[in-house]
Amino acid sequence: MAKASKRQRPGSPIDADPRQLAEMIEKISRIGADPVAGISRVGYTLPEREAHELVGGWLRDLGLAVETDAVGNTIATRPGKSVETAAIAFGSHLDSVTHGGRFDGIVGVVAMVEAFRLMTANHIDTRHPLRGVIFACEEGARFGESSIGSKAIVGALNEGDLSRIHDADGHTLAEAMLDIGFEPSRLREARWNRADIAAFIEIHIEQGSTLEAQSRSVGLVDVVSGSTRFRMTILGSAGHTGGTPMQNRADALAAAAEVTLAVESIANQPSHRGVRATVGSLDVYPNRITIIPGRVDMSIDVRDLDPDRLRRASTEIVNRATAVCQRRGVTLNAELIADVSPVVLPMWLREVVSQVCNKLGAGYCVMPSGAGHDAQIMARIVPAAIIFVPCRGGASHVPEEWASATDIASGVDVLYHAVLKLDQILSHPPDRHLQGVSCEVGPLPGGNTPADDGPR
Ligand code: HGY
Ligand code: MN
Ligand code: MN
Repeated sequence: MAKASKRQRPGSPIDADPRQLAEMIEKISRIGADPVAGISRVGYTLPEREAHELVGGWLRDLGLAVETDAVGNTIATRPGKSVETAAIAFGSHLDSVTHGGRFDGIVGVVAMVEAFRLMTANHIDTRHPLRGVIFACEEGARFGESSIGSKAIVGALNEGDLSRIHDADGHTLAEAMLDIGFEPSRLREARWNRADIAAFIEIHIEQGSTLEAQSRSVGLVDVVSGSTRFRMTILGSAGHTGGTPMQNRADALAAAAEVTLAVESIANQPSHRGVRATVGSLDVYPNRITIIPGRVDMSIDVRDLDPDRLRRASTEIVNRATAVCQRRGVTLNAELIADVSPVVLPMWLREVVSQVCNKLGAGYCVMPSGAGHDAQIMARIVPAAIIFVPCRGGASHVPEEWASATDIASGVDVLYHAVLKLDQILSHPPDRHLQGVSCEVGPLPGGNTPADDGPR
């Protein structure tokens, strides 16, 4: 890997290098490139491991101790020079959705590598140990349940979950882990001790278009959306499309179509303003032109920044689906496959990062995250922050996903200086209240919840 180029003005610290970042993203993008379209580097598949090994090698080249934990998270450690034992951590994920983009997760990982490179280039020795993290299987695209690696770290998964959680083919998470050499029975070894970690920061593309619309280079996240996900199977009666009169049918696909439109109309109700609900996958069986569909498997993803609205909308969707299926004489099996609460990230940590933005002259805005992130899970055991960088048109989870290396480099500079600032202030522990870990969303002072105060 080429050395980071020195900044023009002599004497100032070296800044993140857009060329280095673009080069790393290019190399990672070759792994899991899908001949049909985009990137398919799905969790617990060999391409994900290959990407972890590639980046693990870059981190070793920077002199860090790199290990793979029991569930496939890659963890790189840079020792601190004082008795401060609690590490400052930063990173993201390398897995993608199917036919996804080249930046979701990857931006946070190359930012982590570049930040370590800047530490070396600027001869920085921090008081705290630093911990670079590449989380395994963040995307819920395969199993429905997302953030597997970070959930293992915070202790939010047990062995039973690994055998319960399965993909659309019925392959369990435990089987998928075994397929690529991870032992589900060692799950607990991946858990971190709260005392060992002082703060966690994740850089990520916004996966929305607020920054672009406001011409801001940085977003600082205050609330991360929750998500509730269902797998639904509708069982009707397959039959001959010519011989079966309309009044004698139990058409599973017609029922699924009505449920799909109900999902959309519930999310569009004013009482559910802020809810985003999607039927993302739908499999029809036997799926032949002359056979009435006897079975449909479908997945529903419900998101909101407000926990009560998320709960109400999810409940209404299941109730409506049940009523549609009863009226149509088909059977509904609805399985809750994932349920993550919205999370308010700690203001004091966001303030630290915003002071760095001001110092660097990086225009930022405080904003919610419609997408879920590993930082939302890490926030259960450690103060966490998310730094957004713009992505073109807000496009994500599509091959067209794109972020400029210059914007990513600006984000890295913020991350780098925020880590150095935390290293200082956390060494002189501020009042205990500043160490507050985030909380799951509840009413904010004044009774309203974050989403009610409208777009920022
Ligand atoms: O789906 C999400 O919210 C994220 O991209 N994992
Ligand atoms: Mn992501
Ligand atoms: Mn994603």
